[in-house]
Amino acid sequence: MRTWTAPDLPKLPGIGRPPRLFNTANGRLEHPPIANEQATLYVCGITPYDATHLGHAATYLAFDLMQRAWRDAGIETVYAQNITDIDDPLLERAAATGVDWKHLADDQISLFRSDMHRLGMIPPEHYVAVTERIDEIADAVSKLRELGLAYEVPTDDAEGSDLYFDVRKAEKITEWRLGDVAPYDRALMMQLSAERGGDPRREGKRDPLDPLLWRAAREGEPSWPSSVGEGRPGWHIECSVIAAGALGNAFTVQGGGGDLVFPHHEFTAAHATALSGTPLAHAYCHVGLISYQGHKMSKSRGNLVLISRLLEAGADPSAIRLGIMSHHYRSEWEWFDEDLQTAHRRLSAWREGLVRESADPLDSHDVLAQLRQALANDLDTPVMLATLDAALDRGVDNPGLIADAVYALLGVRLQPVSVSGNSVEDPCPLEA
Ligand code: 5CA
Ligand code: ZN
Repeated sequence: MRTWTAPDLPKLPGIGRPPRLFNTANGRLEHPPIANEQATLYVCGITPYDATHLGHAATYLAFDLMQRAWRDAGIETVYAQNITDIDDPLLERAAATGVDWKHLADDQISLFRSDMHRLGMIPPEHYVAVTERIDEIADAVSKLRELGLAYEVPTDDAEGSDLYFDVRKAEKITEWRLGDVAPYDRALMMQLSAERGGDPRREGKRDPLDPLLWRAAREGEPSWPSSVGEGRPGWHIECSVIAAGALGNAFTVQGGGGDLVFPHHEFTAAHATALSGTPLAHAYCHVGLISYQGHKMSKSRGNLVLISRLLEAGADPSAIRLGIMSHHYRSEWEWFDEDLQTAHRRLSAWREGLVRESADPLDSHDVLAQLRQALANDLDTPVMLATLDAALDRGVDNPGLIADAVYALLGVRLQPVSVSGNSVEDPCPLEA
């Protein structure tokens, strides 16, 4: 799938350190192993309806920062992201609004692309929609069946059977164990399974937690002929196949919002381990969920702050980034409408501070070192922002260096044309 134009990141003097990151799977801050100076990152992409809201943006911004940190440390990055362009919620929305599901998905993917570009996000090298990998996913389900890890659950409303993943058997014959990714007890897993796309009450399953691998074709639903019959993929297997296909196993980091820890990332890892014999990722990183009007911002509740609306109303993309980055990516926080004004005020203060004459300016290389240190400490943007508040209030001896550092490490533009030629005006239209 086509992506968007990459921001042109300036090269900074010296070198940063690879970031220490919080790994949900073991609860530790650690440096995930990086082979051959190349970090590989898979981030779960959108289900294309009601995109792009501020919660999505916060999640993708965290992984954008992670890549900026790696690159500043001299590490190449390879980034993959999926698009869940076939799934129940998308089909339900399409049916409710009388729009063809494919048109809905295409429109929303275009909007997401444009929002990501305008927010200055590093694009993925591998941007893959589920509908582009149906055969590969079906073949993976077929292999799981050969391994004895997929079983049939009869359906009332379809000719074929649905296929489910056998969690208990996987624990017996593979290296994966339930809870390898999600640090939750079984009661919480049961609750989250029901809330997040699972079907613990479905009759005929061997374990209520067993996730769907393949849904047999139903009347009126899109379906594809495949090696496991006519139907469409379940949710977790799509990411196992797309991630491993793009990056191999084991890649450096699997990421997403905190709502994906269970069941999605747990079972993505389970399927991938069963298919390849190796774990999917070295570390699992999750972004705290953002609320609005007292509740988690979600498409199902409809309490959304859309990036495209903020931009249409004149918001500076750098201010949107600052509003999000004033919180640590792992914290859960609520967005208030006035946060955008606060971020604009900070941006103006920084831009004015950069060009103001100072009697006692700070050494810009020291400021850069502090920014790098905070970024390497689990992407500590609140500390980076506080560092810049203080530095730009007092003045710096090399404004060009600070502008480049703020653009390279935080994606925030401080001056119309920086030393490396990045202009405030959108320099690169979307790729045709
Ligand atoms: N397509 C699946 C992943 S395979 C999906 O979760 N799509 S989504 O459109 O619902 O979400 C896209 C990304 O944004 C996911 O990583 C999700 O965890 C994250 N996300 C969704 N809501 C929020 C929120 N309120 N705060 C932070 N991140 C969020
Ligand atoms: Zn996913």
